Amino acid sequence: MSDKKDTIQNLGRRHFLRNSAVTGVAGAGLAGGFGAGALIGSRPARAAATGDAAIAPGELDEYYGFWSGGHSGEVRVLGVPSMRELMRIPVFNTDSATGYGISNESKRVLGDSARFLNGDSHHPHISMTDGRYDGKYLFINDKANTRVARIRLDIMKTDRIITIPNVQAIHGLRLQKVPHTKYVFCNAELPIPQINDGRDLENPENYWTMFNAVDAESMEVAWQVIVDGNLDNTDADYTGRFVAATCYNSEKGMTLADTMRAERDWVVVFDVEAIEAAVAAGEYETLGDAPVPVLDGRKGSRLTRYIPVPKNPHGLNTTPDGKYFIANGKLSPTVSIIAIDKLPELFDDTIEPRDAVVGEPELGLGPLHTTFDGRGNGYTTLFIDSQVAKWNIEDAIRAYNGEEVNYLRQKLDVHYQPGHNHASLTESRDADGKWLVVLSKFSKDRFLPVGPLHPENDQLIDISGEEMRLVHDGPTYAEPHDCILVRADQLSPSRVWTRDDPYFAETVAMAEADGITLERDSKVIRDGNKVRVYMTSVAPTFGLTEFKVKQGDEVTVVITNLDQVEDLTHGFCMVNHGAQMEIAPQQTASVTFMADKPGVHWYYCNWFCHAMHMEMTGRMLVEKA
Ligand code: CUK
Ligand code: CUA
Ligand code: CA
Repeated sequence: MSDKKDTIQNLGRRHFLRNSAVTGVAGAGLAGGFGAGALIGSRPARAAATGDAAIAPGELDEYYGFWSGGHSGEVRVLGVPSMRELMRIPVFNTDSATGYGISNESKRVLGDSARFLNGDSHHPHISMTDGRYDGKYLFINDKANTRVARIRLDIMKTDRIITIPNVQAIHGLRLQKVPHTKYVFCNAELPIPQINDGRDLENPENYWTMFNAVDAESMEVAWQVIVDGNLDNTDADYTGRFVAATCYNSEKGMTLADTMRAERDWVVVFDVEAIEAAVAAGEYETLGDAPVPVLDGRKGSRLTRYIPVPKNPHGLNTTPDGKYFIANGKLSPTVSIIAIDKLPELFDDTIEPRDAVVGEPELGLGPLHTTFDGRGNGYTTLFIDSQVAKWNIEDAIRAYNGEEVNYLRQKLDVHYQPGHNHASLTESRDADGKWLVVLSKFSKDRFLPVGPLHPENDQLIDISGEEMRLVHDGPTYAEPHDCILVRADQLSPSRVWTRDDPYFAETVAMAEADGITLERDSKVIRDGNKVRVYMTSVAPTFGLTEFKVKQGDEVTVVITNLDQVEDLTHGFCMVNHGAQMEIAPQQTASVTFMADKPGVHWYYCNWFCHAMHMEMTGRMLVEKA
């Protein structure tokens, strides 16, 4: 393909995409907003140099990246800057390899929601102490089934999932930064009747949604605050007092057109200290069966303030110096800069809500999310323009005050239609301005075609210098909404399980009640028509190579992997029974299934563990009832 043809085709495609993005997302209102000038330079930038991002075989990355898996429901762990995928952590999905959603231990994590096979994870965030990642937990939302999950970063497994009551569709999620992550703040996006039991179906004026705080340790909902409008994204400050959230549906419209009627929507700011005091004073109600304190944060409440911003804002990001909340315009080409040090006055009613806005720079079409380099610059994704705009925050504030100053530093083409972007350590005090990941929703021609469903394109950009420089394209499967980068030395994952790990403590307790020593015994315990089959595994053998049950028995197989060697994981698969699981070194795992078919049923190890791995098998003999 000639260069010229390449250019023309790309221009054509870009032009189409821009139009479809505008009509699809924004309606006709923005269609006149771009001209030929914006198309110049739209040819995909080829990586100028890839040296910086290259990690040689055998070498380790400087950062861990945790990617949300969107409607795949999982979390993926990448090394950055290599962008190599290191691991997948099933969260709101099921996973054949590890038996997540199949094994008893994972079903306990999923709780009541184990009946759901789908999820939609957007916002992964790492727990903090004094505004720095402490490497303990990662929390993530599930928009699809209104859940919040916690992943233990030592074992990189999901260890708790809760369903948030009284609301629908948990979307924006961020953590309290200081003094530490006591709360997981999460927004319910879609208003519903209160109580949602069939009343008020046709009365949207009685629909409400809530801002939620989950206790990070107990994983119980601490309190909920009813708001006007709806809630999209959120972030917390560095004082511990304020959290802000965007609302794109102040209209409480039930259709797309209705949600775009008002010229302005708002950012709602929550006063966490006031909310805690109100909870302590008993100034709340509970709704339905949920024992959660529900407070009224609608307009006029002293718990909240509503700051008008241009229509349908999306991302909400706190600058790492703790000075500003940035609300991203989406339907407006601007972002709104809210000064956090003005918020106490706003809550004292000594200033007007709009007085808290100290800048509103125009950046381009479709600003969705902003991230920071710790050197005073913001990097904002422009969905419709397919660009990232680098801009200087203090210069933008000067311009807002009437000074003639150019706050825009650079615009870089990305490929294509970026949603979130994320700079290294940007959500903490340690923002280091080295790498920027841009999560592009469309990849178009960037990879070999794989059918009508295209991968997305996660692009890695070097931001360590004056100019942003694209260094890597990485295809990903649906749909990383967001990611977080943490320095490798800020985590310390385990290399093997410890025998007293709480992840399988209930299984250990069951074995103890059966008089079993898991590290030694391979034994069958019958309890009515429930049969518990305990066995050890040492490469390449199971502790039992056969066991006998009766047709109609409920069989629980409990395996303890006695291997100490790092990386020597076994699996267990009972053929034709849908039972499969991972058993990593020193782990105990269990799975329960019905022995409903008489006959011989083989089980085998499905994790390649030894030269004789194929021979690591056994037989379940099922006697006819
Ligand atoms: S949202 Cu997807 S691009 Cu769920 Cu954070 Cu903005
Ligand atoms: Cu044990 Cu393969
Ligand atoms: Ca709106």
